[in-house]
Amino acid sequence: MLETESPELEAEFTATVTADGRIEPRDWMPDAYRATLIRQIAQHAHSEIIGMQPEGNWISRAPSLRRKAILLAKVQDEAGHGLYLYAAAATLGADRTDLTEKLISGRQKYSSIFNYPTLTFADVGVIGWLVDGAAICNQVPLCRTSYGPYARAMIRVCKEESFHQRQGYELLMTMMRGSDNQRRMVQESVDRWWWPSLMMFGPPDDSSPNTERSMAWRIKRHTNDELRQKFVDMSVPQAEALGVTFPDPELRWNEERGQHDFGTPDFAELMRVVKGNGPCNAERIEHRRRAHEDGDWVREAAAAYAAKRAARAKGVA
Ligand code: FAQ
Repeated sequence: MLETESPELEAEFTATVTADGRIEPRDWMPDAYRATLIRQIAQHAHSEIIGMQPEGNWISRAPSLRRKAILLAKVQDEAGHGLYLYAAAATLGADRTDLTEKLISGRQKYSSIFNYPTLTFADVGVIGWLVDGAAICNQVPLCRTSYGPYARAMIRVCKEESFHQRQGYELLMTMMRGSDNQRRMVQESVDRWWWPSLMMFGPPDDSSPNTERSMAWRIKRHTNDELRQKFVDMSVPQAEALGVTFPDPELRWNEERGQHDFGTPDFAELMRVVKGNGPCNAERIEHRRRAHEDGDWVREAAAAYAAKRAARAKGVA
């Protein structure tokens, strides 16, 4: 019998989700729920791994040993996040090698934001502040997502992302206390990253094919537009404290709504980037493919070592 053909199990699943309970790996779940989670968790994992590249670009050029050590630690954290997430996807039956191949062959996505170049060291600070800031806004609610392993992975990820955000903000504060050139560099970087950061939240709700069902299943706890609004409201006072502006002439406080009004991101650009035509898509995937191939011998050695240990344990060798 197909999984989806059991009304009792389906009712139990719905009752658990509706009561804000957690679905665990061995629980019954609809096929489409499993497929949605694999899609989202895999995209999330790929984003963490590809997300190491833009900042990794600056490790060898960080202006001091302290900044280099901080950046190294941050980039390493992102690798860890990717691994927790691939492990969460594995609990749903997804094979990590298969997911990696899907990423490299363009059959699975990763966040649009990592297809933009990092042109100056200020970008390291702005990525920490705005990109990690947007990631936190999106991921804190995921600590309450309905699938247990994903929700638990998010707790640690969010703690680390908060640290990343603060290090970015602290770096920018330091630059803003520096020379006119440094201040200009920060503003120029903010101007480039603001709109792509807003696009991280996805298409608007009325053209987001997955939101309604993911909200009903409590995979997503807020819609794309709700989170985008929250991010804008959170970022405006931080920009004021820093002494920078956002490149949006429509951005202003709306007393009636108790929220900021803001301009519409260029969603056509988002779709172009998501489809593989952003400034760095080809470079990011090529780098990932090369890194994966370079790691072949490590995977082979680890598999051979595991086989040897297993054989020894059985007393064969
Ligand atoms: N980029 O129907 P929706 C980070 C796709 S981690 C690329 O609204 P959904 C840490 C979407 O997947 C950043 N694709 O989809 C870090 C869907 O594809 P489909 C990643 C996008 O899933 C910081 C289609 O468009 N975070 O930054 C984007 O309900 C610094 C239709 O969209 C996560 O992955 C996009 N921006 O909502 C690392 C968080 N937007 O159906 C290093 C978890 C949409 O064709 C340095 N994910 N798409 O396969 C989510 O919360 C959701 O998946 C959304 C999209 C909100 C991203």
